[in-house]
Amino acid sequence: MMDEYGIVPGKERQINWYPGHMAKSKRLLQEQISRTDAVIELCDARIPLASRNPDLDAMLSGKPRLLVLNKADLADPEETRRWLAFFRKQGQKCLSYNGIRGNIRVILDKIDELTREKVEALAKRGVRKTVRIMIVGIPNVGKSTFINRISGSVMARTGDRPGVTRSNQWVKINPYLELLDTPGLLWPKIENQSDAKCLALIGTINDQVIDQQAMAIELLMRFKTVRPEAIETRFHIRNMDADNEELLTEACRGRGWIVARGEVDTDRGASVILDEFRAGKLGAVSLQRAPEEAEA
Ligand SMILES: Nc1nc2c(ncn2[C@@H]2O[C@H](COP(=O)(O)OP(=O)(O)O)[C@@H](O)[C@H]2O)c(=O)[nH]1
Ligand SMILES: [Mg+2]
Repeated sequence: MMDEYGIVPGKERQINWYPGHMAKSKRLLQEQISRTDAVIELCDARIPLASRNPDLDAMLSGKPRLLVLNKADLADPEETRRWLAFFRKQGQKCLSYNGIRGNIRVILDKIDELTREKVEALAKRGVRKTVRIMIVGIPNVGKSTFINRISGSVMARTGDRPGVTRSNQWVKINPYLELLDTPGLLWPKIENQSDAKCLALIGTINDQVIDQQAMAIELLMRFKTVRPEAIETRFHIRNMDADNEELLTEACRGRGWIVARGEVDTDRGASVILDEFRAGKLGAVSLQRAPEEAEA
């Protein structure tokens, strides 16, 4: 039995994350790809692999591509360096970026690099080419913000909830450069629940379809391992030996999220804990570690 979100009730809740409009988004993207010279793929620097759509390779039919580890301000810089080394070793062009404050020149130079061959070939025939770049990535990764940053205006709509951008729109940066904002694209079949959890933690999946308390507990337990002092101070946790539900209870008590008769308000607590993490208030933390061989 499933509920309306396709969630199967049980011990291990499966996250259904492929809303109906995704199939349409995929079609729109495929329609536009032939008019595109290169692709900039945004992933989330906190979970670089878990936030990359495995279907993209097949859909982008070999277009030149740049991978941007976006929201780098929210990730551990050391871990981000390791991720960049990992992707470069695989021959992928990549850089880390802050879509809100990042240096625009860096991106424009990369776009030149990606499209130089085509542009120069046409220039020889006396044609000044208009370069078209498609911006792709999962919902909420910062695609519209990125385009706004490059264009210096607020033409692409942004939002702090997934699913704000629903249809394709080309944004003119200058007479010879256009960027295409695309709706966030997920993939139908989730390979592992750990990736799904990462995506839920950073807020890719609408909070209505996830179990917020389970996610808050997941987050607290991860922090307990990698950055215990961050949750200890932020939530005034007194007993850091506590685990799981108890740890959530500790955090709620510490911050005074209490309902009647001294009972902790774990609903409210879970929601605030997730919000504060997503807003970077627990510090710059990566949730996914680069594979070890990248260090060598
Ligand atoms: N901290 C941080 N927040 C960002 C960055 N880029 C985008 N955001 C925020 O992420 C949210 C989603 O951005 P949006 O551009 O709408 O994502 P889209 O769904 O991929 O188009 C917004 O609240 C942005 O302000 C970034 O580099 N760093
Ligand atoms: Mg958008």
